[in-house]
Amino acid sequence: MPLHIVRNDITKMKVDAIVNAANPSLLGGGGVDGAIHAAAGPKLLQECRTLGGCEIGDAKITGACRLPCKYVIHAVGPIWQGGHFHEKELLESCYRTSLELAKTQECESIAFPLISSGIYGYPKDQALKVAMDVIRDFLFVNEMQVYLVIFDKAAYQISEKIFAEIEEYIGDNYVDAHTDYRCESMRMQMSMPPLLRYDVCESKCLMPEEDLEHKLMHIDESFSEMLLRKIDEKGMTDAECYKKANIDRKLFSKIRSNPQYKPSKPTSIAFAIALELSLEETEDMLRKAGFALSNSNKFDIIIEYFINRGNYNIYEINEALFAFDQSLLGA
Ligand code: AR6
Repeated sequence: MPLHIVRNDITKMKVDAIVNAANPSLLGGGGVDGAIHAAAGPKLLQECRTLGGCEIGDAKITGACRLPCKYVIHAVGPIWQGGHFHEKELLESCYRTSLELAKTQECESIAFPLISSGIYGYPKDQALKVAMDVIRDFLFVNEMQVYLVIFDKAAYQISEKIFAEIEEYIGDNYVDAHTDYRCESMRMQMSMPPLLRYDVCESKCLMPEEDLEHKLMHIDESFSEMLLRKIDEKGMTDAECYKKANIDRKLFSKIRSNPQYKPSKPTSIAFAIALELSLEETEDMLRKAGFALSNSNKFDIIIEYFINRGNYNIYEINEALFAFDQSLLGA
């Protein structure tokens, strides 16, 4: 998955480059800057002294000393002053410059903290949106594993309005797991591929042998076949589809070359989102991979919420899934 949102301490990330939220002196400070210098050891400061500082919105690169990565990219974010002093453009520039620097050093992976969202006071939901937008644009034309590292739950906020709306939607749609046995068993059957359903039916539902033989001769198209058909129907290229699905090229190639490939549920849904399928088509595609959407599951309800609103932005969906502690879409 090209963009991962993870909860971690950035100094522990085993990636090619980590990004530091620095200040123009590049001589260390508090927050993530302090943590990076403490973990890297005094040689990092020595190297930083040779750089001659850094403009706001810009970034400079050093080695990583004792850290488990190869490089530290020191980016200087803007101080939040109400949003009227080009803070957004400057923050965008931090991410863009850092990504370009990493690309120049042929980094295959990079981890960012939410720059400016701590001591510099940039509102966290807006800082997150800036990060996601710039990273998404970069990944449309470049291959890199990008991690957005969220230090702790409190440091992470999607827009309060969206959070409240999704919470309400979950409240309205969430059904208790203790449903009536018969209904549950019916629901389970409906969520299974048709050929498996008869296993759990009562004996009178069993198909005659010749019927089974006939069915086996006329198996439906597989997940992979449906995916490729839909890509063609939508007039997309393969790359447009897997990038929009936040899936990496290697996994897509596996699915493409194996008609019987069984993807995970988040991967299946990621493709449905990239293809902007309706809820019905999404269910159809999921069934082909052996899955279903159900109202007993927060993950499924959040997916349903976004599809029903015609919002197919996988990054926004992942922000919401992350906020509700659910698995993210993509590989
Ligand atoms: N790993 C990942 N994220 C972290 C970590 C960590 N170890 N520690 C903090 N964060 P901040 P800024 C998160 O304040 O707002 C320094 O003094 C934190 O929760 O580190 O850009 C510099 O020298 C927040 O979401 O950076 C500058 O003077 C995010 O990292 C000034 O602070 C950024 O918070 C820069 O302020």
